Amino acid sequence: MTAVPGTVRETGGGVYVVALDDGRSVEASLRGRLKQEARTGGRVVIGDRVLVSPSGNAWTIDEVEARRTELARRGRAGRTAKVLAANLDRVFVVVALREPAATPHLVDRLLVLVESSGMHPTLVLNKADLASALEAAAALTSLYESVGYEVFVASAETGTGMRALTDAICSGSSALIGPSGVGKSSLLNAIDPGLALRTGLLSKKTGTGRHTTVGSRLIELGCGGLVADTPGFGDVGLWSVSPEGVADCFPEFASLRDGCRFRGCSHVHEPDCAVRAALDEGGVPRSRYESYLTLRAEATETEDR
Ligand SMILES: Nc1nc2c(ncn2[C@@H]2O[C@H](COP(=O)(O)OP(=O)(O)OP(=O)(O)O)[C@@H](O)[C@H]2O)c(=O)[nH]1
Ligand SMILES: [Mg+2]
Ligand SMILES: [Zn+2]
Repeated sequence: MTAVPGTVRETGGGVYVVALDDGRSVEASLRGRLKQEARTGGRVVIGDRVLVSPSGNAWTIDEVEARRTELARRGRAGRTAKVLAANLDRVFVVVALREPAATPHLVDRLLVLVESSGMHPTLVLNKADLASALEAAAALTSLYESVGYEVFVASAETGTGMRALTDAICSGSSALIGPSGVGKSSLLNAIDPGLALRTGLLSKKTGTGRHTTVGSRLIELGCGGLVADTPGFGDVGLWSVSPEGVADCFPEFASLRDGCRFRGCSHVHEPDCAVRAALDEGGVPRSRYESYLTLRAEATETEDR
């Protein structure tokens, strides 16, 4: 029989759940050659387009198509990037306005993680129902809209703002990423109550989540979209991004850097730097520039190691 195309929906323990284009869902394992590649880092991940064929009463993945996009969590120094999902149309960076309250620096880290994968994320500020969340929402919304991000303010609890998020998530394939306990699974349950995803109680002691979601899978929403509910990660460590590459992860720098006196300006200490000039004039928000300096320094340390 000829090979059948499909999309990897779930991975774990060497078993791949593949949704075939003809509507069937099968469990498959990797063919020998692909297994070899997997061991050297080229893993098969959710969202991968694959060709599978039946062998006996089992299925094997014969081939993986080239990826359109890759969402990667960069590895620690010296390690390779860990690809979380392939062929996503959209990535939503989800944080909470309260419990746990997001800081601009945390948001910047997550945005940079996605930008370094070559994707431009959308920001979701959840838990808008909590006390004084709206003031925080107003500040973060104006900050991030001013540097070119689309921002949704939502509450999985009360349904506030869920219309816009639902419209955005119900077509194509996307992923929700963000710290544990911010309400990623809750947002998906609010969009599609039939999912009944496990959600967690916040730890009383730390006020943070406890990693309720484990493993990655692409979930089909009743409204049509495919979405990856990923386990929370907040302390996004060091990436295999070069120090020079960090500036490319700040979209508001792009239009400015031609105005720097030096080509390859680091925007740290050079004279006549357009980014630093914009900072003084308020065009680049101070908190964004501070995040840039921190992340650039981390990237430099990683490179030196
Ligand atoms: N007040 C309020 N609480 C919320 C909201 N959304 C989620 N929560 C609560 O926040 C806690 C964590 O929610 P989850 O949906 O499990 O968070 P998560 O981001 O999926 O966490 P991980 O799976 O650990 O990454 C739960 O107790 C939810 O009930 C919201 O909009 N408002
Ligand atoms: Mg979850
Ligand atoms: Zn500069």
